[in-house]
Amino acid sequence: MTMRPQETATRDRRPLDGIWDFALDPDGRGRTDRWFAGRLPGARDMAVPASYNDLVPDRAVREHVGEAWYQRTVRVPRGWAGERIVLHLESATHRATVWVGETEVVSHEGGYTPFEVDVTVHVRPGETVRVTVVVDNTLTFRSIPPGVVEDTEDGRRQTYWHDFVNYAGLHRSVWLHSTPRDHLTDITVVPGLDGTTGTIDWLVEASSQATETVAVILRDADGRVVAEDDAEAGPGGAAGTLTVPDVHRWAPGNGYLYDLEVRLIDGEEVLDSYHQSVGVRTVEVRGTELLINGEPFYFRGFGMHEDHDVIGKGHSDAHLVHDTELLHWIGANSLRTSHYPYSQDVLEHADRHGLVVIDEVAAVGQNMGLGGGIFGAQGYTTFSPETINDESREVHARAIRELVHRDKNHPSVVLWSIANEPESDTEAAEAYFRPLFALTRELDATRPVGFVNVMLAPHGTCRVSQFADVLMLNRHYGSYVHTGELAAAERAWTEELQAWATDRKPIIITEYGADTLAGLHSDPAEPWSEEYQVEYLEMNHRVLDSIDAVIGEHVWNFADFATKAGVMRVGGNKKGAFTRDRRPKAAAHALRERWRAARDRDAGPDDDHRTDRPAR
Ligand code: BDP
Repeated sequence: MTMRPQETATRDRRPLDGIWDFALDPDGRGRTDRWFAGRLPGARDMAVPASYNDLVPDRAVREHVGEAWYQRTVRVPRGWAGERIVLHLESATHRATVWVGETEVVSHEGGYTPFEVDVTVHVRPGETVRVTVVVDNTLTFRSIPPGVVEDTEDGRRQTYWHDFVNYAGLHRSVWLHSTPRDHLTDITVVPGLDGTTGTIDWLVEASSQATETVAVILRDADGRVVAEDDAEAGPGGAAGTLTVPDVHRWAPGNGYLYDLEVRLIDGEEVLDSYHQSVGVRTVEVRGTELLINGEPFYFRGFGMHEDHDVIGKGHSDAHLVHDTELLHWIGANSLRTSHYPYSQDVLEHADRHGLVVIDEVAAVGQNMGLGGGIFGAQGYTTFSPETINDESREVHARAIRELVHRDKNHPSVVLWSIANEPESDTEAAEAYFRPLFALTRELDATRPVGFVNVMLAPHGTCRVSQFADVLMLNRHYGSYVHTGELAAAERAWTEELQAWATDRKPIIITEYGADTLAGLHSDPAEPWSEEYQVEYLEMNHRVLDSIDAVIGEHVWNFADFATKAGVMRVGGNKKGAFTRDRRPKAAAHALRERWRAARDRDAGPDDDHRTDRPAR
């Protein structure tokens, strides 16, 4: 488990982003030929962070299946002598092994969560060292998401059942960082409210508990100390509760954050210090409502993707700022990290801007019933000893553990989504998911848990939704079914939703969308035209507005995104309200009208989101 690298009074960090050496390894020779022992053979330039796939106009790179090597040297800062030195990778998709010099130091499974390794004994402050990372994009029945690799006449072929390109590489920053030898290892904050008083339960763990004390200092956004506490560090860590009278709440549209400075102290000496942002807010499901700070919240926004021209799934601050501005422009208050954990920069940004997040694990495509030309070949049983089995569930459980660990302190995160559209109407699915729901609740008792239900498992057939606190439904009435027949779609959709409402749980429509080619117009509105997308959304909104238990609408998708080629995909999935380069379609303007009107209705007296700037 990791803490995100920071520069503090006791810590330092050096980003390893930039141009690395890069080589594909189509024959899988690199490990036996010890590519880590010297310069990579045939190395070419590769940018970090980025997916490697679209940076080279070559099918061999775009469609590579297997390992790909990254390498660079780094000079370890001279001033780090005596410190603990750590190599931290924010994401390596989908798994990686790392060497420092010729020493293998760490491997990690899962493409969207960070990992790190103490490399103190392998480096010397002031000197350079070679860092080599091999990433592997292979998807199997033991990975999250799943896939199958077949050897064909034309080489290795990767099949997978999710609707986005299997982008790979070092998608987020890589850091070399220093911490003191005696250091903080984990911080958990749990906010609460008692009228106008805020409480923050804090739990801090450290590398050793010898004679140490943990002190915490809470400052408001203006830097004023508003609460302090300390406790002896015992075997289970140090813990306490801070109380903040007249607390400034974190709320949707009002991303107010306190700064919690955590100090590990020995006598008079501050051994380590770390800064944790804290938003004071509560989340609770009551009846058919999801309450934030005791107030019913209605989700307006999108299922998104980390997906851009050229960089693929690479993180870019410029795109993050732009996408947030567009969310604000359109009047959205929330998003789902479909279909994998996004960069921590996205979560931190959402915290600061009062955006509400449904945080999703990369369990997408666990459904062999979906396919039929959309997502590729079928011919497998979803849950079976040979396909998705107990071992896969362990991988899934680890992915949930790493996600909850990474994101537990973000006030923006109000709901965990532990899978997208898995098979959910079989006994095997019920058995698979039961322990995963239990695990998620055990890891975090403060947030509701759900999964995203697929159209193939309508009300009355789904055996997994019984475990969910909130129902999340993806429905494409009027697009995949009743295509072009909005009246029939409206009837069928209303009928299904009325049935779900009898479960007396809150319902979020996590996907509804119609493929639309920007610039294609027709009257009367035909599928694929901008007019049809608008009418499709209007129809959906009539249905959603008619059901009280519906507490949210997330249009699929924020923007057009890259998918593998297929008869249903014209240069990718075109269900975006914006094009892939973020130009608004007619639907974006229609959504803006609906959502901004709602935002103005909802706005409280001190909500920043009345202004034309994103709230912060
Ligand atoms: C749903 C998936 C999503 C797809 C979408 C679609 O959750 O990833 O992109 O449908 O087909 O099945 O547009």
